[in-house]
Amino acid sequence: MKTQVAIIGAGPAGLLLGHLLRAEGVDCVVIERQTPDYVLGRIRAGVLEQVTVGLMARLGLDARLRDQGLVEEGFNLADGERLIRIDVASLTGKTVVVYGQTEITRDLMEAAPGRGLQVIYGVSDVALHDIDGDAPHVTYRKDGADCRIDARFIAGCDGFHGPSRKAIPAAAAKEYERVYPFGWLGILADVPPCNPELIYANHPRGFALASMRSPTRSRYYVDVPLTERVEDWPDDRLWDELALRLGPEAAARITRGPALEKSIAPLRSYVFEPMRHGSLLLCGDSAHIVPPTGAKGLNLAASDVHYAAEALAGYFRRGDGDAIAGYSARALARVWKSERFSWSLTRLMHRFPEDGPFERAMQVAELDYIAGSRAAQLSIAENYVGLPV
Ligand code: RFL
Ligand code: PHB
Repeated sequence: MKTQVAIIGAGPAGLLLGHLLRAEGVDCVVIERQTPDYVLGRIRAGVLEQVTVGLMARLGLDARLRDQGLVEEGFNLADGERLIRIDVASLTGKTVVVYGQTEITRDLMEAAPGRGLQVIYGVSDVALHDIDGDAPHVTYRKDGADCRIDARFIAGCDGFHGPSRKAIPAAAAKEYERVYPFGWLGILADVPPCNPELIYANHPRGFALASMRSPTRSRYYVDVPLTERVEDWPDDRLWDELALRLGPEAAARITRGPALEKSIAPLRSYVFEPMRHGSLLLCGDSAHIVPPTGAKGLNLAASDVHYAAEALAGYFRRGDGDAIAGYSARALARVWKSERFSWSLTRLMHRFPEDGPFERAMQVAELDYIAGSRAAQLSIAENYVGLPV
């Protein structure tokens, strides 16, 4: 098979890129290791920045998002008894939207056939070839047959564990990594949220987050040591822990219910440079990971894809190679700022095992500063709604 751009991975990055390229008249094919149901079963992001909402609107695929998304004008930082509200809307004039990654992925998936976007699910043994030259190709197996896609470019949208990043020679790359000493244990339940706005809590017992997917579906997290297993956390234990960490006021409004999903996600900060090598462009989690504090991961994937689609469309429409050459630097400039925000909010809101009284005093002082300073609140708010692309 021959195409202009071979896209590896049909998560949000791969599907968004595919749709944006099709809208620009660029030929592309997406290949995905999993089945559609498996992809939709992964419970991940919940908070969308303007950049992500804007791309869905530009594609005309935002009908459900506008109908069902919950517009959030602020969020809260809780420290013991105190709740610090960050009034994002009045500080920045912008809002975020609560709309699950599952739903965005479903919207993109269902619209693919009608937009001429071919997505091949259930492939295996994906390998990238000749990425140094201008005629790369991808090989894979599907239904027992060997297959090959020849393309002008390959977009690596295959997440943190995919083969794309690994195809770039180590000598041409640099990795930055911070692994955190805890994971987030998440629970999804069909119960009304305890608060209309998110609450990130730093409690002596540890971190907690109260989030949601809809007025009838809640998403909560607590941080746990990496040695813990989901089986150690029957629903009742998790609800008890959430009530303690979120504080008495929120606890009084928590509705308990059986877990629809419960899982532990490790926390990591990671950046791979450069995000382009020859004819391969990396987008989303294949090039970088942020800890989920601040809800940046999916939104960064969307901004990468915005830059990549612009560069690829420029190449195929005008033969302009400059934007391709500049893709990595442009994307990384935004990636590093989101890495900084996610890392600093993680640092502020979690109790690290190695921390002593001084580090804790620094957290208290920073939260005090934020509580009393419009400038500090504005800085958090502008990062939370998303820096400009
Ligand atoms: P994905 O979603 O991992 O998709 C990659 C796709 O590539 C496929 N793949 C392959 N396909 C073919 N061949 C191979 N060899 C392949 N290997 C892999 C995979 O099956 C998959 O379908 O990466 P993408 O598209 O870059 O999207 C990134 C986001 O998924 C991720 O950043 C977010 O989920 C992060 N995240 C959050 N981001 C936000 O913006 N807001 C949030 O509120 C938020 N909350 C979260 C999160 C991530 C979490 N976890 C579990 C890590 C909460 C959690 C708990
Ligand atoms: C979520 O709803 O899953 C969520 C919300 C905010 C975050 C991370 C995850 O920072």
